Amino acid sequence: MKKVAIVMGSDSDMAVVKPAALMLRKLEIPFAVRIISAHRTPEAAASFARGAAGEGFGVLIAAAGKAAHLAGALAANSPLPVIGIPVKSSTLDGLDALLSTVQMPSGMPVATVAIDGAQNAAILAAQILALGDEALAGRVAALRAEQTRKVIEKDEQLQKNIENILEA
Ligand code: RP5
Repeated sequence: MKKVAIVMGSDSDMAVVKPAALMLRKLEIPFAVRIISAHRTPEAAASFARGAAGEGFGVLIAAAGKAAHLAGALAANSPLPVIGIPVKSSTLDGLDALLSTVQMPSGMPVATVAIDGAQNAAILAAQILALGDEALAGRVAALRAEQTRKVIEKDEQLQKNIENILEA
């Protein structure tokens, strides 16, 4: 199976990135987690992206905050689909990273998830890989069924407890 790379611009992004790694593990997708900065280690970012397809990666996830150019820098150097996670790490609450990640020029796409939306980045990566992997498609479908069931259960609980909640 193709691997997913989770690349973050700084070790300070780890708490945001962790749910993506946990979701990939839950879906039994092999992954690597790396710290590579578009600004502080630009050569390493380019070289990692150039080699990623050859090393068995199928999707690249890039998490970065502030003037977040990591996703774009990887996309510029790899034909693989790149998913950007804008990280809330500054005084601008992640809006800076969101705009830096999402506003890619035509011809160089980055699929951008919500600010700190690591779990969705992993699920989107899984959906991309699942196009060519029926077993993985089954696991993604099971994940959806699980979350559907959880919402229905919560609604059932709410219907039972609504009067108590309103009286509390
Ligand atoms: C970005 O700048 C990183 O992705 C991180 O979100 C932010 C701050 O990095 P540190 O100064 O904490 O290393 O490049």
